[in-house]
Amino acid sequence: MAEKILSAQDYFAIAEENKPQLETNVINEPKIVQLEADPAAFCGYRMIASRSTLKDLPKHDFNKGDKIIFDFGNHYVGHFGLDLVDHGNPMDSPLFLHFKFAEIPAELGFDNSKYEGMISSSWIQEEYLHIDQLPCKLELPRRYSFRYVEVEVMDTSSQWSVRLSNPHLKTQSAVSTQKVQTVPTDDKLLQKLDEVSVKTLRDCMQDVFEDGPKRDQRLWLGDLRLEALANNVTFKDYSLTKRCLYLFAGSITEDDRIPADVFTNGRIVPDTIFFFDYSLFFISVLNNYFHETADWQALDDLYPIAKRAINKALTFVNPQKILVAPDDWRVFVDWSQVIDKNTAGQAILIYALKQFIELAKIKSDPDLSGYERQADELSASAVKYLFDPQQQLFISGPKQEVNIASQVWMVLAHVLNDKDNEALMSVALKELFPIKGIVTPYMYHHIVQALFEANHAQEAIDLLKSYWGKMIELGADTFWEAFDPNDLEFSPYGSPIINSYCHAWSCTPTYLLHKYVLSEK
Ligand code: RAM
Repeated sequence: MAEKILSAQDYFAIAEENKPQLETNVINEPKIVQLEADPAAFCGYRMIASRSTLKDLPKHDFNKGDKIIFDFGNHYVGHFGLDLVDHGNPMDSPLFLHFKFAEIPAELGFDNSKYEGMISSSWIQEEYLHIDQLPCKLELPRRYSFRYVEVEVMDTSSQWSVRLSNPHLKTQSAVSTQKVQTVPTDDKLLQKLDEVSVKTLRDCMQDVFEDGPKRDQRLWLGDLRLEALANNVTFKDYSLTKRCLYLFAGSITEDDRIPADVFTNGRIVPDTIFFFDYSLFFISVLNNYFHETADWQALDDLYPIAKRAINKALTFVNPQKILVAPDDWRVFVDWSQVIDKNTAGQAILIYALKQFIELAKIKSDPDLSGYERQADELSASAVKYLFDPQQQLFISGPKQEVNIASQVWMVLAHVLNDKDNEALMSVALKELFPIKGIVTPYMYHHIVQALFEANHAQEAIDLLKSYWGKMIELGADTFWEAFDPNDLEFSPYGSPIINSYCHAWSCTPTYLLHKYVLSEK
């Protein structure tokens, strides 16, 4: 029987049916802290305790230029509010306030007017507000992602002061932390990595799996893939994964490319950014979702989209069975600008094709054998043209560059047998560690996973601890979008202030621990 073809609107309608009801919670009684410049601290600033207390706050008069910083003790996503009252002579002018919200202390130390990064300064979390009447119970309308809030009084008048009380925050997330089983380990650092991963994931789980609640606040396919894996071992909110799959399904272009991301703030708007690997990861997310849920209806609805995506990708394979991704559909892999990504791209194509084949078998697709043949050919060519027997490593691009991403993705695609994968990562450990040129937890996730898959569990745990552990050492409450241990202030956008410090694709230690460490016990 012919399967029903769904339109974009049909896919979006099913996505809407799976829209989460957000859970909220009120956090009161932040601490009052002070910002201190400290060259040894992450990005040059840290917080120190203040002598002022919340108890004394309602009696304190604030005038032009006065500032106060509240510390909510952990990272949250939500709405900030506080009570304001005038004091002194009659209020003969409006109150003018400036708020700054920060995930890390340095965001409060930075002069926002000096920002010269590549992406919009409007992502910097701040607000200017005039208030005409006091007293007032202020609830700020915009959602922010933060631990610290600075309130600065831009002006009252010489006649009166403002007094503040009841600073609070109404958090929001699609899920509640109480539902999560923590990883059973006595290792304190692993416990902490798990806890911070879960917090990171939770704060990114909003109306969709957002990439970062501070910035971009949207659904990216590469991020979704890792969030969905971490969700499987924590919140198990499968309807959110389903919603996101349908959003991407409805966003596929007429020429069969799935956009790298979708805006869902109000209207559903597919972005015009395309990454070759992200489009393929639709297959990966679907495969994973189906294995978790056995949701046949979703598989029936989404398989045709997966098939269009793989067929499109395979049109960029040359007669030698090597992927040549077009310039306008590049392979992302990492924000690194220094590594060649051609070989990693070939491996990701094989990786996704193998996952598609699993789905094709389940669907009894008559075209199955053709896909199996192509997977064999792509793998054989990878070994023939891209593996350098002399170095015992994969090479990439016109300069035959050796980099970690190529080895890792070839391991994850299981192009070699298990014994050869182990040998490959042994050489990689010798030649390519400590890692250079990789700048995101997204790619570090794949490195750790490849070590586990290639029977190097101890080295995998060491890397997990040193990389994510370093973020914790530097004060992370949630894990970050970008982190290069060799260049602590690295930003893909030219300013660490615009980086996101609660970023979905960094939330995978919990997944890696559940899958590779604890299941072995
Ligand atoms: C950034 C975001 C997002 C990522 C893309 C490639 O804009 O950090 O998480 O998927 O880059």
